[in-house]
Order: sequence, then structure tokens, then C-alpha cells
Amino acid sequence: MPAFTLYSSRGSSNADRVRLTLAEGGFTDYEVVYLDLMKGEQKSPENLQRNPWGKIPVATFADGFTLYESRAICKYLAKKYSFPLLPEDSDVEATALLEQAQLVEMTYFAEPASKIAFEKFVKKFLGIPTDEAAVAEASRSLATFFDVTERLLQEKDYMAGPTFTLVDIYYIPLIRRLFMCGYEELVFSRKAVRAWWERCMERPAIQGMLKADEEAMAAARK
Ligand SMILES: N[C@@H](CCC(=O)N[C@@H](CS)C(=O)NCC(=O)O)C(=O)O
Repeated sequence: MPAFTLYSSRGSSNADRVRLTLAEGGFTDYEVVYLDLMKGEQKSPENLQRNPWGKIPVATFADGFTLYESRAICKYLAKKYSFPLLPEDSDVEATALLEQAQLVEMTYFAEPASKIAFEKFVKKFLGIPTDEAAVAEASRSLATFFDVTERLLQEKDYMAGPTFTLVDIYYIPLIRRLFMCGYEELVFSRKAVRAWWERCMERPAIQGMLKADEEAMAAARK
């Protein structure tokens, strides 16, 4: 019996955050159950029981423990299975800096990035017109975010400090989604941000998972 079940949906950036964490931890003892978001399966009574907000990802464990919110799942898994993606609890300063970096990612990056992904990716897919004013505002916020990050990355190699952590993983799915929406220059026009991105993309586990996903998508299109 697998250690836990991950309720996911194909192509979900929030679920990919969890899958990347597991890939980095080299952990494969889990099963994935895909819900069809277009059919509204995330709002089924069974999924609302798992996650009252009616979303994925959700992780359920054999003992009944259930967790939703992708970043909470990532952190729990990293702690439970000792993935080397977090500072030691005894290092209170490094732990506080990780917390700070996590809040920065959620507040100043994920908010506008999700807005753009929704307007330019999800709405396009659903055939709904894009709110260009919302996109323009989110683009300005993201440019400011990457300008500040460019300065911060002069002093450190990764988002929370000198080593690769969960926070770096948190960025990857939404940055890839921004690339799909034509926003590559946000990363590639900034030297230190670009170097950080390349460091992340060179990691074998991340490379392996993303390559396998691309191959699976290409095979599904055939
Ligand atoms: N903050 C949540 C966001 C979860 C989320 O929005 N998931 C999307 C899929 S990527 C979803 O379930 N959307 C369907 C819906 O909102 O009905 C997390 O990080 O897990």
C-alpha cells in the first residue's frame, strides 16, 4: 500500500509544486488520483470532505491524516520524510528567513503570477475574454517583484539563502506557466534571476520530472 494518495489534476501548477518536492526528495511511494476539474470533480462530496474549499491538491494518508494547500503539503512531506529542503529546526535564523521567503513568494509573486495565468491561460482555454486591465496591473507588480529579486539575488544563490530549499520549488510551476503565456523576459532579461532559474533547472530531479511530463504530453497529443 502506498504511503499516501495525492489528489491532483493533469497540468495543475499547485499539484506540480508537490510533485517537484517529492521528486527532489526521491520519494516515489505514493499514488496519484486525477480529478477532472472541467467536470467539477473537485467539488464532489468526496473531495469537499477532503478539502472543504473544493480544490486540489490534497494528500490523504493511511491513518486518515488529510492535508490540503500545496505549500503546507510540501512542507509536511519534507519534514516527515526528511527531504534536505529545509533548514534544521534548531537554526532559528535560517528557519525565519525561509518563512520570510515563503511569504514573499506568496504575496508578491504568486498573487500577480496566478492572475496572469488565470487571465491568459485558463480563460483562453475556456474561451472567456481576457481582462487586459487586470493583466496590465499584474504585469507591473511582477516587474517590480523581479526587479527587487534581481537585487536580492546578488547576495545569495537561492530565494531563501545560500542553498536550494522548498521555496525555490514553490516558484517553478507558476514561472513555467508564465513562460507558456509569453512572459519569458521577466526571468531572462535579469541576469541574477536568470542564473537562479538555470541553477534550479539544472537539478537532475527537477529536470527528470519536467522532461517526463513533456514527453507524456507529447505522447497524449499524438
Ligand atoms: N492555494 C491552493 C490553491 C489550489 C488551487 O487553486 N487548485 C486549483 C488547481 S491548480 C483548483 O483546484 N482549481 C479548481 C477550482 O478552484 O474549482 C494551493 O496552493 O493548493
